[in-house]
Amino acid sequence: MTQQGLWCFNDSKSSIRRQRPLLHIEIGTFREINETLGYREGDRLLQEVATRLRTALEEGQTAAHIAESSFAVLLPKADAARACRAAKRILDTLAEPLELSGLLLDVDSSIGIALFPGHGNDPDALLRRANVAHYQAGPLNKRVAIYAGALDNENTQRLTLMTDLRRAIDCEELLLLYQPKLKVVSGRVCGAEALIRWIHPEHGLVNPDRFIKLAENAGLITRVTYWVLNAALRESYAWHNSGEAVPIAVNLSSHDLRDPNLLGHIQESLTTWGAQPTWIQFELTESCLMEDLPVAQKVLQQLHDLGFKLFIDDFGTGYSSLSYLRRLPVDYIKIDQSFVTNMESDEDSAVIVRSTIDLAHNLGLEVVAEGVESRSIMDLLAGWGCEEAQGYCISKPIPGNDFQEWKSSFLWSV
Ligand code: G
Ligand code: G
Ligand code: MN
Repeated sequence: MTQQGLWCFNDSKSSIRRQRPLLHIEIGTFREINETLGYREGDRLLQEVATRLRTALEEGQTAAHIAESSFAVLLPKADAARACRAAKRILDTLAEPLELSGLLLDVDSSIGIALFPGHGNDPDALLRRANVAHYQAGPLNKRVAIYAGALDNENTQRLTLMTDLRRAIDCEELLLLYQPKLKVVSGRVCGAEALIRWIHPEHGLVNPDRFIKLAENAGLITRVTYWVLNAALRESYAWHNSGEAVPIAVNLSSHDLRDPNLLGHIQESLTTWGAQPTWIQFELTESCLMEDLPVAQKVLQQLHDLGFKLFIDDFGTGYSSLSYLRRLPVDYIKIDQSFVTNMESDEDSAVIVRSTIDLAHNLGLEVVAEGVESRSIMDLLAGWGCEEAQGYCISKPIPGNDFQEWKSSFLWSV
């Protein structure tokens, strides 16, 4: 099954009757098996998929292995509906459980379809679009999607980024910056928030606002979060070796709360780095907690019982149902930067910041103000009893390598 000879679109006239679908088949289980059971079992999975594909193929259909976890199938003349039916048949054949290392495993896959010539005239364009389409099919859901031809530029860019993100995680294109947090009263550096950045080989710096949602939609957020956790622990390990370390706060997404392996993975990572739960803290946004309160309650309780400090992030922007706060074992509230940044010019913001501090204290919680951009805001916060602050007037997010040096030269007069 080689790529060569696969793509013989020898007709240039486009008509429905000559339409040929190209299927991108993504084997979602592949990476997991490679990472947990080893490459040999990963290879066996691919061989089994190839065998199943061969039996599923009908006359005139050609298959190829195009990338580690992806296959392509070129169908003979067919319209979109027939292509979808063929794709579903293939998914059914692939879905049979498979025995590897004595375990019976589900083979999750999804299929994206691009149609020649409407979605592309050459093999590269078709392969790219079928690939983009499989992300639209949803992660690991045994589903099929046809390339949405008339995407606007913005959507095309987003989907291309999604495709690139999978590679980024493996190719060390991600990095963490660390933004210091300060004790308002003493001016002591008391922690740092890990903030992810993506250095894209073509687009340069991509901010998390642009790719965290994408990662969630593409089913990649678990791998991003695991990457962040490992990178933060590696940094903390270096800090512990070179001097006085402060805790690093890692942001979790709502998808992470539904990850059944989260707790186990966190514990394993601590063991790997010889780390204590005091090395790492977790931030969860208010809206992420409200998405599924019972699940959030359970996971937060487990994290709390393990000894991690927990923060409610972006407080004030979510649902602000106060009764839920009492039911969550959190330690800190982080007041959203939109209120803090404006609190000198906007009376409402000031009232919100001040009453959130009081509310938190009445509930036995401490407060971090984010987005502190000036000394005068810092002084107001000190007067209102806010415990910690984070923002540009202390420091922008900085690379881990520079953190210790920054910390030892940083002076804050109180
Ligand atoms: O650093 P910046 O202001 O660009 O961050 C924008 C948003 O992205 C913030 O809300 C922040 O919480 C989120 N973010 C930054 N790093 C991570 C991360 O590692 N994981 C998740 N889930 N969100 C992050
Ligand atoms: O939502 P979360 O708290 O995780 O996001 C923190 C983000 O806020 C960081 O990505 C950082 O870039 C940004 N940030 C940090 N300090 C300031 C600040 O003083 N002003 C503004 N406008 N943004 C800030
Ligand atoms: Mn945060």
